[in-house]
Amino acid sequence: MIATCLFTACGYPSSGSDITETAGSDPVESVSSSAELLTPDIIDDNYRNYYEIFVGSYCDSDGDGIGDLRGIESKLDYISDLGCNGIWLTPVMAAPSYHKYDTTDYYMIDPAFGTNDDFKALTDACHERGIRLIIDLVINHSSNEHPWFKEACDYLRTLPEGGEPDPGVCPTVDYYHFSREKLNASYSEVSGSDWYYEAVFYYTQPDLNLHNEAVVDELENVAAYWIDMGCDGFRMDAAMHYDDEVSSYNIDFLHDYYEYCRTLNPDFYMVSEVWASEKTIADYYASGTPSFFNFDAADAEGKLIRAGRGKLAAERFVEACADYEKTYGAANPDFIDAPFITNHDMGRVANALQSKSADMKMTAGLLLSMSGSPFIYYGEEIGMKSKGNADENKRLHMNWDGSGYGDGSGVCKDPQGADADVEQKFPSVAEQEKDPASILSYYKEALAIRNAYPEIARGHMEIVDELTDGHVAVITKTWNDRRIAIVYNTGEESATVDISGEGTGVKGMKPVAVLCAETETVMTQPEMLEIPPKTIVYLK
Ligand SMILES: [Ca+2]
Ligand SMILES: [Ca+2]
Repeated sequence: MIATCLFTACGYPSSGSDITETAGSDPVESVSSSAELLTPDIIDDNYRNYYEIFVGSYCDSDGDGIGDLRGIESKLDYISDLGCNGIWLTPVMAAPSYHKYDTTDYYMIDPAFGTNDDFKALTDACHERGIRLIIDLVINHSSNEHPWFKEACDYLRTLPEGGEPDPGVCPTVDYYHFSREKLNASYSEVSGSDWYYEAVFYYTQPDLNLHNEAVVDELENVAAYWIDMGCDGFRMDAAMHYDDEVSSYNIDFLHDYYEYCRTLNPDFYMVSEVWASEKTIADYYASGTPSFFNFDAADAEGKLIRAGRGKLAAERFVEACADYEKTYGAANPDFIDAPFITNHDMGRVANALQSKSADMKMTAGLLLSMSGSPFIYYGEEIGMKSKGNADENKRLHMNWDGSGYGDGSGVCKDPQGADADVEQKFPSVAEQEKDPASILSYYKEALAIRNAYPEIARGHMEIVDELTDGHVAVITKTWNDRRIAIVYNTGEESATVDISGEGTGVKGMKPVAVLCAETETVMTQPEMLEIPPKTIVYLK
């Protein structure tokens, strides 16, 4: 058993509701249980448990081996049962690449993924289940096959030598950054002309000129279209590259674009990718947009994985969390942190942690105890592996039932270019669902706890200094009239935590939920917790 919630009294009758009454009788309680015993208390706001889906690798509905929107719709019950109530789809708009971060049509679902009607059906099905759906919006650049770009290049090729382009004749020539000079290494040549264009990521992804009001108007129309289709938010791709020189421009752009979206849907959500330090992200929170991905906590050397493997003490981890609240909150009091372990651009957590399941669970437990809206990358919940640095290997097919592509079970092909020999250590969803000790079961329990206690996501955090030392840390979170304490033991040894001190602020609180990476139970005596290694205890 992996232990969550509800404690069963051993050796004396108890409702399990009041440890302090038994003081003096030397009782010992073992805290354990299961996720089903927790009562969800879902608040319908923009604090969500998000699930990132790399669309082409997730679930295939029509047997062509490519994940699609109908496939995702068929997995909504799985996502909901997992405990997520938000989904981020990587780009779904028509694009030549497999990853779709290079659209040729901002208004059309890529035919490999389905139709615009499929998208509408998906948003409706999400909303029926209380799930909000956000989509990747890639506006730093389009495809070099986008009609805007092709038209502009065709026009430039018609210019006489030395002739200046006239946006009055060809407006799209101002939609990108064209230059006669190769201004820097990110400029590529317009074939058949003496012109160059800016393409920061790749030559197939020309950077749009977001300083051009006409482009901004186009992009507002794009937002209006998808909001009308039921989209609940945007994940803003590459937001720090809108203008690579002037970050204040990007911040202003995000502000204005978000406010525009909110005129169409007051609950509209936005989370932006600014792959940068905590300080830079704090600068971007001045945009007033609700969320930025927390890159400080993410990736192999980020605080989550380092704490999960014991390389960063729990004490340091909770200090970092308190710092996020302080730093980001100073820039935007309404911020919603967006922590995550990895995403589609990173090696998977299983690789960083050598597939040690206890460390992987610990890392997940830390993530799902953090404030804000955590993002789970599909496959993390079953401990999937990636391989090396090739992006395709970070986006391998979701392992639904251990079968391969083509037997009608929804399993996708891997992206073209992925290695064929990546063996998964941990079994499929179907297998892990049967195993209460699986990584998947751990995720479900951690999310069930989070859904039962909304103050975990929303509460103001304080560290209980006198109980926090090394691998043991105790914090409280307070939201409205609700308060919860979280006790971490990220170490390899059991720890005893004495909560009887008046000054701790947690005296009298009792365990309501436990997440153990390995050991089954937490033993408690009155105001004295015996916490196994790699364990999180929640107290009320
Ligand atoms: Ca398909
Ligand atoms: Ca740019």
